[in-house]
Amino acid sequence: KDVIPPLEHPMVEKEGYLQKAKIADGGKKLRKNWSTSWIVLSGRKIEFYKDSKQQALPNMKTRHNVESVDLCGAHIEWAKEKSSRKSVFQITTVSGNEFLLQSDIDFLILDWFQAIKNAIDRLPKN
Ligand code: I3P
Repeated sequence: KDVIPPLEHPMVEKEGYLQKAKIADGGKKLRKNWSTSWIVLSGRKIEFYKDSKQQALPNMKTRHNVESVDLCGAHIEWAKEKSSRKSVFQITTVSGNEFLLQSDIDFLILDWFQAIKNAIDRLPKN
């Protein structure tokens, strides 16, 4: 039998901690501010949480701390020149939001890059 996930809980493909810096919002440059983020990849979006416990909270009051990123039409690329840190890649959304993601653990950041790239490639471009 097929297992159909409830609409509000789409199938999670990957989750874990990475370093995150949002560097543009709607095309407007932001001051770079790295912080640890709990990252959840599912279907057509990525969600950034403060930590893993926050993800489980159904309370709508906690929702303002969650940033949801639409991967439809998004771009992903390694961004060596955007940081002094090692292994940094950038996600750019259609809406002009730019995020840098980073980890010092090579296999971990490679896995994330591939998982997000696969998700983007599966989606329609608009
Ligand atoms: C930034 C901070 C960032 C650094 C950034 C600095 O300074 O040190 O960690 O990015 O470099 O400007 P501040 O906290 O004063 O804003 P990286 O760690 O990614 O190198 P940048 O300006 O070259 O991006």
